[in-house]
This record gives sequence, structure tokens and C-alpha cells, in this order.
Amino acid sequence: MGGRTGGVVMVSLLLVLSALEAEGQIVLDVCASCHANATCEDKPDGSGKVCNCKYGFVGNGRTFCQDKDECQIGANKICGQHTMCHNTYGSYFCTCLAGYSPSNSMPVFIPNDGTHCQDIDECRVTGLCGEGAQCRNLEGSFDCSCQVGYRVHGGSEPFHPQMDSAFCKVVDCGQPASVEDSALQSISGTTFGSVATFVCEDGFVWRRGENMSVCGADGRWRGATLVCEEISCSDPPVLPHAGQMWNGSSTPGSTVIYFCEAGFFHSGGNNLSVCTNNGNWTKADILCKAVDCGEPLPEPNAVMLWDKTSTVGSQVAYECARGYVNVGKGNISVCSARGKWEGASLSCQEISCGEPNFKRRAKMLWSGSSRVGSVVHYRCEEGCHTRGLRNHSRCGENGLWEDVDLWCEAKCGPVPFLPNAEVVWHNRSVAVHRCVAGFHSWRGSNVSTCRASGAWRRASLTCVEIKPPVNLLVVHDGNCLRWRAEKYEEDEEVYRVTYTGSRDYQIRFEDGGRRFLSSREQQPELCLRLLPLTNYSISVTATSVRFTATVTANTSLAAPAAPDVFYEEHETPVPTLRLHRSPDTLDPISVYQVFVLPVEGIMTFDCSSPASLASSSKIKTAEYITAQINVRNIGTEFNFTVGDGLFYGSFYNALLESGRNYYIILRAVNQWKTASKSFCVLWAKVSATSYVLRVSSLSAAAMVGVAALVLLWGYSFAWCVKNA
Ligand SMILES: *[C@@H]1O[C@H](CO)[C@@H](O)[C@H](O)[C@H]1NC(C)=O
Ligand SMILES: *[C@@H]1O[C@H](CO)[C@@H](O)[C@H](O)[C@H]1NC(C)=O
Ligand SMILES: *[C@@H]1O[C@H](CO)[C@@H](O)[C@H](O)[C@H]1NC(C)=O
Ligand SMILES: *[C@@H]1O[C@H](CO)[C@@H](O)[C@H](O)[C@H]1NC(C)=O
Ligand SMILES: *[C@@H]1O[C@H](CO)[C@@H](O)[C@H](O)[C@H]1NC(C)=O
Ligand SMILES: *[C@@H]1O[C@H](CO)[C@@H](O)[C@H](O)[C@H]1NC(C)=O
Ligand SMILES: *[C@@H]1O[C@H](CO)[C@@H](O)[C@H](O)[C@H]1NC(C)=O
Ligand SMILES: *[C@@H]1O[C@H](CO)[C@@H](O)[C@H](O)[C@H]1NC(C)=O
Ligand SMILES: *[C@@H]1O[C@H](CO)[C@@H](O)[C@H](O)[C@H]1NC(C)=O
Ligand SMILES: *[C@@H]1O[C@H](CO)[C@@H](O)[C@H](O)[C@H]1NC(C)=O
Ligand SMILES: *[C@@H]1O[C@H](CO)[C@@H](O)[C@H](O)[C@H]1NC(C)=O
Ligand SMILES: CC(=O)N[C@H]1CO[C@H](CO)[C@@H](O)[C@@H]1O
Repeated sequence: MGGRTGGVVMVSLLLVLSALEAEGQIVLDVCASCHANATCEDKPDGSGKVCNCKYGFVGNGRTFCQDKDECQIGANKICGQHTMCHNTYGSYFCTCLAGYSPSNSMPVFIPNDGTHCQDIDECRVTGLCGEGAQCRNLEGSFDCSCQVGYRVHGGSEPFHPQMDSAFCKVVDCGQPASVEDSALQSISGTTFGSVATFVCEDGFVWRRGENMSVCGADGRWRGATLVCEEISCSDPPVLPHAGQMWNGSSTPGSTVIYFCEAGFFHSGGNNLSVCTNNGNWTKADILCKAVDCGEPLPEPNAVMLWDKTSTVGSQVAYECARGYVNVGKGNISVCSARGKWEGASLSCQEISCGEPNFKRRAKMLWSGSSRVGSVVHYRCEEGCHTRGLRNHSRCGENGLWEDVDLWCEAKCGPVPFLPNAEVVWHNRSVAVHRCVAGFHSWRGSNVSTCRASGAWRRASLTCVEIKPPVNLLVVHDGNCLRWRAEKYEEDEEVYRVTYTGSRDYQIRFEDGGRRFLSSREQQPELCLRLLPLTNYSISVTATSVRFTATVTANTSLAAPAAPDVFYEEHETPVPTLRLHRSPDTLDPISVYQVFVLPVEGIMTFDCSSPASLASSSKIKTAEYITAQINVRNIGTEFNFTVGDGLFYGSFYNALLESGRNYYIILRAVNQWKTASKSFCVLWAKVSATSYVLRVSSLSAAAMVGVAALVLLWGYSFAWCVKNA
């Protein structure tokens, strides 16, 4: 604050102030202020009065008039405050100290015109303190300090820009801190006064607080107090009588579907609510009304059984009125959740019994109505008699006419007669017949009934004379049975036939057997294999009735079985001949006879002759029997030598006569009592000479039934073998 040079250097100008005579041109009465040792004079230019120290005096003419160096008085005294006094010869002038400027805006002045030094406002010059600084004007000076948001660097406040190296620099807050669940949306800078704006992250919603942060003078971000909350719709609202189909999720997009509780139905409104991005469930305004089916509708011809409740599950039952029957289905309706009576589909139709039942030979007395309760009466026609207890019928609730216990029976007259039968019992409508003694019922019903037509239906009973079931049993053709069957034609009878055979001539002989025959024939026939010359007893039993008829049959003597001879030609008087015996021979009564026939001329041989087997019988021809052998005494194979000179069955087997030719014939004979059967066979040809025989083939089978011709040695002969 001491006086120093200011920013403005005053050019020193010598200003000669001449004492001017006061001439009243100045407004201010200067003259009055003139010093005692001064005079008031007009200014030389006539522009007013001035106070001039009297000569020799040095002074300002008003306050001071002193002699000599004015400046020595002191600048403050002579020039005023904040001045410097510059003495000049005989005068002086003033200049302002640094930081001040004269009020007359002249570089130098003499304060006698009122000029003084006043403070200079340096701060009027902008930018004097530099960026971010503020200028403070002082008395004769100024200083600088930093604005808000700026901080001094290189010195301290206050500072002077020309004298200090200090300066102001803006405050920098740096990057703003992050805010939870939000993102930095924009930032204008990081220095003082900068603004950062935050927004909530997706899925979060702003709840409260400041979105912006501002960089403060203290270098800190202020603000951004925003609170972001996760979007959640929380629990969906509960609506009356409605349930929720909700999986518990309250995030945006989740849905809840409302449905009406049991007993309530959805009568309107929206049943869907969605969680929106602003955390609200969209409006669901489902309207659930209590189900009420109201009064059920009546069904035609039906009675309603209803307890007057019409909520869900309430029931109403229908029952057809009397005389009506339900031909439909359900007879119960239930109040459904849809608010409707459902289920009954009955259809009550009037019961009709239709036409009354027809009764034979009865007249109907009927009104023609088939309704329940209608009645019909019956009355038998003329010529019929009435039986039964109830002659009327009523149409019942089941749609049927009641049964009528009424018969109208025709009158048939006397009971019919059946041949060989008698009536056991009868009333007017039924007669029972029975065969008289000695007859049996053959077939047919034994009851005659009086028919509706008034005629008897005769019993079909046939009475036949009682006969044995096996009748007229006979044996025919030796082996076969035939009899008459007494039975129903269509019946099949099983017959058991047993037979046993015996022979007087063969004590140990046994033959017998059993056969069954199943037959429907009236005259059954059965052929057996009966052995010859046997007395048989044959029984035929009808097994169903166990009736047995017996017959005897004596089989006849059969021709003997042919022996199997080996035909040979011999040239010796004692030829040995061979045979195989047939096993079917009747051993006890069978004999073999060997005949010798000398060959001469035309020969005939009768097998049946000579019939006699007696040795004594005389043979008239040249032929003779040379041996008789009982068959039972030989085996199945037998050799016989002709002319061995032995006796066979009282026949002498004589030697053949030499030089002659013979035929040897074997005769088989069956003889029982007076009956006899024989069979002959040519056994051999014998040449008792020395001739050589030329033999044409003549087999052992050359047995002859009736006749055989043999040609030998150029002449012919014939012989006959006759089997008796
Ligand atoms: C912050 O931002 C949200 C939108 O993001 C706006 O709804 C809210 O009013 C803002 N808050 C203030 C205090 O400005
Ligand atoms: C619930 O349903 C929504 C769709 O509506 C699905 O996105 C979500 O995953 C489900 N939440 C659960 C817990 O099942
Ligand atoms: C919701 O309402 C719609 C139409 O209104 C219907 O089709 C749907 O069945 C209803 N859903 C439920 C669960 O009731
Ligand atoms: C959410 O719902 C409530 C109540 O219905 C309402 O007051 C509020 O304004 C809704 N908010 C928005 C963001 O729609
Ligand atoms: C309904 O029908 C059933 C048989 O279908 C029967 O048993 C029942 O008695 C009937 N109820 C009425 C009220 O007629
Ligand atoms: C039915 O029978 C009663 C006696 O049982 C008799 O009085 C009535 O006349 C009979 N009716 C007819 C139509 O025959
Ligand atoms: C006669 O007898 C039969 C059998 O017993 C019986 O069914 C019928 O009704 C009777 N007839 C008469 C007119 O009595
Ligand atoms: C009538 O025949 C039946 C069998 O058809 C029999 O049972 C009944 O005994 C017979 N009656 C007389 C009397 O023969
Ligand atoms: C059969 O019987 C009769 C009489 O008894 C008897 O004479 C006869 O010899 C018998 N016949 C046979 C082959 O037994
Ligand atoms: C058959 O032989 C028996 C003895 O067995 C006898 O009684 C019967 O009279 C003989 N019949 C004939 C036809 O010879
Ligand atoms: C019968 O004669 C033949 C040959 O001549 C011989 O083979 C056979 O054994 C004889 N038979 C008997 C029973 O002697
Ligand atoms: C008021 C004043 O200073 N008057 C002075 C004028 O001059 C004379 C002499 O020269 C002085 O004696 C006075 O005092």
C-alpha cells in the first residue's frame, strides 16, 4: 500500500499556472476560499477566479501560501493523498501514486482546481487473474484468488498474477463411481460441474433417488442416489371365487390364469393376467358367478321330484305319470357346472296293452280301449263248455293283459274205440287206452284227446299179439340161420348166436363159437362156418329182451377131401407110391382104398362102385382093391408099396402080375351109417413088364371129376371116374 509507481506513468508536464484574477465566472466561489496571503484573481483567460498567493508566497492561494519549495511541505499536504509532489522552479505539480489516477484524467495536475488522485479498479480488465481466478480490487492495488471449482496451483491465495507463479486450475472428479443395478447413460465430462446420468439396468426399475451425479468443487461426484429395483409383479391379485393357475413366477412375462372355483362359473371378463415390464399384472377381471340352474323344466306326462335346490350337483328326478312309461333313458337331471339341468332324456309314453289276447272259441266283450285299467271279458261260444275261474282280463301297468283262466272246450262225444284195446280212464276231454291181455302196445300214444274241432284225436296206439322176439328160427343151406324178428321196424336188435357141435363118432370132438349180429331186418340171416356131419345146437338171443330161441342142425356128410398124390409111372411090380393127406379129412370115418386096374381095352371106372368096403364083397371085374387104410392111422405123409403081400384092412396086397400094365387109383371114402361119399384120383401107372414107358406129362392133379381119357400105346381106352 505504500506509494509506488502504478500501472500508469504520468508524463510530467510543466503546467504553468498563472494567477488569475477572480472574475466570477466560476460557479464555485473560489475567492472565498483564498488563503489570507493570497488574492483572488480572475483567471487570465477569463474563465473564473483563482486564489493566488501573494507574491513570494508559495502556496495554493487557498489553504496554503508558503514561501519557497512547496513540495517540502509534503506531498500529501500540497498535492493531496496518494500523490507525489514534483517541485519545479517557482512552482510544482502533482502526480498520482501507482494504483491511482487523477480525477481530471490528466497525467499531472495541480490540485488547486480540485483535482485529486483516486483508486484505479484494475479488475475491470478481464482475464487479469487468469482462467478460473477472480480479481479483487484493493486501494491502489488488486489481488487474485481461485473461483469455486478451481484450485490454486504453484502458490497460495491470494496471489498476484504478475508477481506470483500461482494460477488456478479446474477441479477434476475423475470417473464417477458405478451405481448398483444401473448403468451410466451419459456423462458431460469429469471436471467440476460435469453431469453423469444413470439409468436402471434392464429388468430393473427406478424406484427413487436422483438419476444424475454432478462433479463438485471438492472434486467429488455428488448425487446419483437412484435405487433400482428388480422388476417383480409380486403375487398376482386374488379375485373373488377364482382360483389361480400360476407357477409362482413374478418376472415380466409370467402369466396367471384365473378359473372359477367349483360351484361358480365364468360369466365374463378376462381370465389371463401377464406380468408387465413395469411390475404390474395386467388386469384380469374374471367374473365368477355362483352356479344356479334355476327351476328345472317339467317333462311332459311326468312328475318331478325336486328338493328345490338348484346349485351344482342338485338333482331332480322325473317319474312318468300313472299309465305312462319311460321309453327314453335317464330319469335324473343334475345341475351341472354350466348352470344347466342335464341328464334326463326320458320320454313318457302312454302304456298300451294293444289288442287283448285271443281265446279260442270265446267272444270278447271289450270297449276297444287298451289303456291301463281297461278290462276285457270273455264268454265261450255256443257248443262249448267253460272251464276256469277268471273270465276277464285287465290291462296292467306292465303293458300286458292279465292272464285269463278260461278255456272253452268243444264237446267231442263218446270215446273212440281202438282194436284190441280198452279204455282205462277218461273224462270229457281225455281218454287213456290200454291193450287187452295177450296184446302189447306196439307203438304210438295211448291217449286220445278231444280236439278243438270237436272231434277226438285218436290215440295212435297199436296193439299187437305178443310173440317171441326170435321166431321161426331155421337153418337153411346147411350153414345159414334165418329167423323172424318181432320188434319195431326201426329198432335195431343185437343178437347173440352161440353154437356147439358134437359128433357121435368122435367123442373128443368139439366145435362151437359165438357171433353177434346187429340188425334192423325183419328176417335176419346169419351164415356160420359149420363143420360137416356134426350135430349142432344153435341159440339165438335177442339181447335187448334176453329172449333166446334154440334150434338144432345136423350137418350132412361131406365128400372127402382130396389127398395130394404124386402121380408117377413105374416099371416094377412093387412100386412105392406117395401122398400127402388132406388135413380136412373126417378121420374117424374116412378110409383110403387102393384100386388096381389092369389095362385092357376100353375101361370105365365108377368111383362110387363098388360101394361096399367089405373085404368079402366079390369084385366082378378084373379090378380089385388091394388095400384099405383107416386115415386116422396114418400121418400126413404116406408111402404105399403096391404088391408087398401084406394085409391092409383085410385086403391082401398081392404082387402085380408081371408083363401087365395097371392103373393104380386111390379112393377116399367118408362113410357114416348108411351114408357114404367118395372121391377118386389116379395115383400111378405101373408097367410090370420091361417096357420103357414114354410118359407124357400127366400131373398128379389129373384127378377126374367125371371122366378122363387116356391114350396109350397106339390104342385108346377111356375110363370114367364117377364120384358118388
Ligand atoms: C430418473 O429416470 C427415470 C426414468 O429412467 C424417471 O422416471 C425418473 O423420474 C427420473 N428421476 C428423477 C429424479 O429425475
Ligand atoms: C413360469 O412360467 C413362465 C412363463 O409363463 C416361465 O418363463 C417361467 O420359467 C416359469 N417359472 C417356473 C418357476 O416354472
Ligand atoms: C379363459 O377364457 C377363455 C375365453 O374367455 C377361454 O377360452 C379359456 O378356456 C379360459 N381359460 C380357463 C382356464 O378358464
Ligand atoms: C401399477 O398399478 C397400480 C395400481 O393399478 C397403478 O397405480 C400404477 O400406476 C401402475 N403402474 C404403472 C407403472 O402402470
Ligand atoms: C329312474 O330309473 C331307474 C332305472 O332306470 C329306476 O330304478 C328308478 O326307480 C327311476 N326313478 C324314478 C323316480 O322313476
Ligand atoms: C264271468 O264269470 C262270472 C262268475 O264267475 C259270471 O257271473 C259272469 O257272467 C261271467 N261273465 C261272462 C261275460 O261270461
Ligand atoms: C281231463 O283230464 C285231463 C288230464 O287230467 C285234464 O287235463 C283235463 O282238464 C280234464 N278235462 C276235463 C273236462 O275235466
Ligand atoms: C300210456 O303210455 C305211457 C307212455 O307213453 C305209459 O307210461 C303209461 O303207462 C301208458 N298208460 C297205460 C294205461 O298203458
Ligand atoms: C346126431 O344125433 C342122432 C340122434 O341122437 C344120432 O343118431 C346121430 O348119429 C348123430 N349124428 C352125429 C354125426 O353125431
Ligand atoms: C339131429 O340130431 C339131434 C341130436 O343131436 C336129433 O335130436 C335130431 O332129431 C336130429 N335131426 C335130424 C334132422 O336128423
Ligand atoms: C416116402 O418115400 C419118399 C421117397 O420115396 C421118402 O422120401 C419118404 O421119406 C417116405 N415117407 C415115409 C413116411 O416113409
Ligand atoms: C495569515 C498569515 O500568514 N498572515 C501573514 C502574512 O504575512 C505577514 C508578513 O509578511 C505575516 O506577518 C502574516 O502573518
